Order: sequence, then structure tokens, then C-alpha cells
Amino acid sequence: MVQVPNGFTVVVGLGLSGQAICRHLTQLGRPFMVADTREAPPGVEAFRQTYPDVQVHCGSLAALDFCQAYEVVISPGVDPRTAGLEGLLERHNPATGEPMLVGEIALFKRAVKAPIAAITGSNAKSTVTTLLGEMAAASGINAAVGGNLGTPALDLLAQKPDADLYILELSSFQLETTPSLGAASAAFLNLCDDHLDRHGDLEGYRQAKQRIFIGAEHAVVNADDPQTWPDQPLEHIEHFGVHTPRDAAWGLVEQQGHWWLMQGKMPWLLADELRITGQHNYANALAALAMGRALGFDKASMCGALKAFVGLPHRSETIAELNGVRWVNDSKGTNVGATLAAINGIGTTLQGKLLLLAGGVGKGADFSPLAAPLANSARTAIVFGADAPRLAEALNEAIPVERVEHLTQAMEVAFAMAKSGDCVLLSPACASLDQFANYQARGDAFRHWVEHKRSELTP
Ligand code: UMA
Ligand code: ADP
Repeated sequence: MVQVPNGFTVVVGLGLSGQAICRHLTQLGRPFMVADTREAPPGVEAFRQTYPDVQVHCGSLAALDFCQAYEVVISPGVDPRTAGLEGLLERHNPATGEPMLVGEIALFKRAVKAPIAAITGSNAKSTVTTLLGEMAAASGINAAVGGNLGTPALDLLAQKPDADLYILELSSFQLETTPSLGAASAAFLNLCDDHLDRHGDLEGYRQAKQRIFIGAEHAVVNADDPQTWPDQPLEHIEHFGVHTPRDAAWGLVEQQGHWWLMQGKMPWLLADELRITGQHNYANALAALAMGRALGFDKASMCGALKAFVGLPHRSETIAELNGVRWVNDSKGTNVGATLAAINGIGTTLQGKLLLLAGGVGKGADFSPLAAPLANSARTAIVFGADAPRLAEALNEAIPVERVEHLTQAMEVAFAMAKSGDCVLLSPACASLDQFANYQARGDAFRHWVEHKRSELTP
């Protein structure tokens, strides 16, 4: 057994979050050691050079004796149920008043002085977080934006200690180890199957996300998705939705042939004025408006930021048109809900048909909800990667399915099959980690292939 020194914090995980935790503890002057479940975690040598005096344990956490530890702070990618961590989440830490096992966001909450706006959901977190950040900037508010997206939360605190507002994208992994967030405004945008391999089932995943509401002053939830509504009563709850109009909610309403983004009966702006498209993006815009309004942002500045927002790369991003066929990169479509949004957003606007490229690591999700919308709008699905067999099984009664090994082969098949007016959509409904470093690398591979093809076709 390796004894954790008396009063030391144990930082678990040597990734982005773990390193931000180490910097924070160093700044606080708290003694700590580091553990990573991998025998040779990437970056361990560089870490040892930066922190020559810090003890690093690689391998099973069961080899550590935490009896004398001050607390254990784990990275989001590490499951709190990992062998060796048993009982720590349930054990009370008298020094902090929190569980013995917490995550980065618990430390962030202890240190932060300014209000927090927090955003979670299976999809649209990055889009709404970025949009809210743009709205804050347009309103002249000194906000810091990060969390699961971009800069780790504790690094934000160090880089922008004078921020008036911290806008955080939070994953279920981060929320699971956050005892109490106390957000000024907390949004739970939507819920669909994702990360079931980690949370066990949809209910476990939903409960992790529900933690965003602990101590929240204001909640923004999806009128169309009751699973996002707080389990506990909260004083200020606002609903947004594109399908379920509610009084006083933020909704999408048709008036004299035009669709308006409305707050209750008050029109805010025309859906056609937005550069992001599709019903899911109107829902995202409404959620950001609801949060911004509650946080005191200026109305005209928010609308201006919304109209200027072009969306993020790898999210239903049109790359090019080749021979009359549109090629769309939705590599960030890493679960069934995101792929459904892409199919519904694009499929309904097409003259021709969709050719869906999907596959990778399905994280235990059920792919069958894709079958009916694809039957309406798709010519074929071309599936690749680790979960290609499960995808093929779920879809092949609804549409013709081609099975290949890799994305590049899928693109070649799609190029040969597509007709003018069609759209080739990469929206994998899966994580990329079986064949790519991350979703960006997968989206970049798609874009490079399309750009190369375009240069071949253009004399
Ligand atoms: N790992 C181990 N053992 C360890 C530590 C990590 O096996 O001891 C593995 C994890 O299982 C995971 C990988 O290493 O597969 C990286 O995990 P990590 O927690 O060390 O990752 P970080 O580099 O610290 O990045 C984390 C978030 N990663 C995850 O939640 C997996 C980043 O979100 C986040 O940007 C960063 O902290 C800063 O806050 C990424 C992500 O994929 C973008 N998030 C998931 C998502 O969006 O779906 C939740
Ligand atoms: P997250 O950070 O939650 O992964 P992103 O904004 O990066 O969210 O979008 C992830 C995927 O979800 C993209 O494929 C995007 O097109 C899709 N998406 C965006 N908004 C929604 C929504 N409201 N409902 C379902 N899918 C969405």
C-alpha cells in the first residue's frame, strides 16, 4: 500500500482538469500528490519536470491508502466508482463540510467570488455557453467563459480573477462530484441517451445533471423535455421550448406567417434574422436569452449578439457543395439526440435526400430512434467504426445501410451514391475515440477530404 501523507490532497487524473487542480492547489499553498489510473499517462514526464517535488502514483488507485488524506479531487474522466475510491463519496469531510471525494468544480465554487451561470444538457451546451458569452460581451459584462468547453474552470479563475460573471459549461461527469453549485442561473437544456457506460442508465445520468440546480437562484429548463425540470422545488424557474407554448415561457411562435422568438406574449426577434438554423438552434437561442435576461444583460445587445452568431465548427457546419451535393460536418453529433436534431434540421429543407455517415463508440445508446426520421428523409446510411454492427442492425429495416471500416471509405461510397440536391451528413451519433483523437480530428478529416475533392473537381 502507498500511504497518502497526512493532510495531503490527492489529485486523480493527469489531464487538463487535473493539471488545473494542481495549479490551483499550488497557488493556495496546499500540499498534494497526484494519481492516475493509467500506468503511463500522457504528459507524466512533463508533469514531473514542472512539479519535481510532487509524488505521482500511476496505476490502480486500490494501491493507495487514503486514511490520512485531506480530500480526493478527481478529474471528470475518472469514474468515482473506480476501484480504490469506494466509500469516499459517502464519507463526510469535517474540514470542508463536503464529501471526501469531490471534483474540480467544488474547488472552483469554494474560491469564486462572482456569480456563476451554469449550462448542462446532453446537447447544445457549448453552443449556449458560447452564445451567452457573446451576449455578455455585447452587454459590456466582464465574463469568463469555459469549463467542460475550452479553459478548465479553475484556470479561468486564475486567468480572469476580476471577472464579474463566470459562464460554465458543465458535464454530467463534473456535476456528479459537485456538492453544491449555487448558480445565479442554471440551465438544463435537454436529455437523451449518452454516457450510459459511465452512469449506468438514463436515470443515473439525469440525476447527475440535476445537480446543477442545487442552490440555484434561477433555473432555465426545456418545456418540451420534462426530464430537465428540477426534481426539487425552486423559486424561479423559466421554461423555453419550440413545441410546447406556455405562458411566460420563452417560445417560438408563428404570427402572420413569420416565426418569432418570444418571451411570453412579447416578440423579441424573427427566427429568420438568425444565422444559426434549425428548430434545435432556435431552442438554444431561447435558452440563452432566458439566462441573459435573468442575469441582467441588455436586451438590444443580446439580440445583436444572437443575430451575429454563426454557430460553432463541427456542429451542422456546411463545408462545401460538390456537384450540387451539400457536405455537412456535424462531427460533434456524438449521441442520438444530436444526430436527430441534425437530420430534422437539414432533412426538412432538402430537395433531394440525406446520406448519413455514422459510427464510432456508441456509449451503450439505443440507435433505434434514428430509424423513423431516416426512413422519411434518407437515401442511405453508411456506417463505420466500433459500433457499425449495432447501427446497421438498428437502421437496416428502415433504409439501405452500407457498412465500411473507416470514415474515408464512407465518404467515397457517399460521393459515388449522392445525386444533385442531396446532402452528405457526417453526424456519427457516437464518440470518435476508436479511430480518432477526438471529434475535432474526425471533423477535420471530413473537411480535408471534401476540400481535396473540391480541388480535384475544380480545374
Ligand atoms: N483517465 C484515466 N485515468 C485517470 C485520468 C483519466 O483513465 O486517472 C482517462 C479518462 O477516463 C478519459 C481521459 O483519461 O478517457 C481523459 O480524462 P480526464 O478527466 O483526465 O480529461 P481532462 O483532460 O482533464 O479533460 C476534462 C474533460 N474530459 C472529460 O470529461 C473526459 C474535458 O471535457 C474538459 O474540457 C476538461 O476536463 C476541462 O474541464 C472533454 C469531454 O470530452 C471535452 N467531455 C465530455 C463531453 O463533452 O461529452 C464529458
Ligand atoms: P455539447 O457541448 O452539449 O456537446 P454542442 O453545442 O457542442 O453541445 O452541440 C453538440 C451537438 O448537438 C452538435 O451536433 C449540434 O448540432 C447538436 N445540437 C445543438 N443544439 C441541439 C439541441 N438543442 N438539441 C439537440 N442537438 C443539438
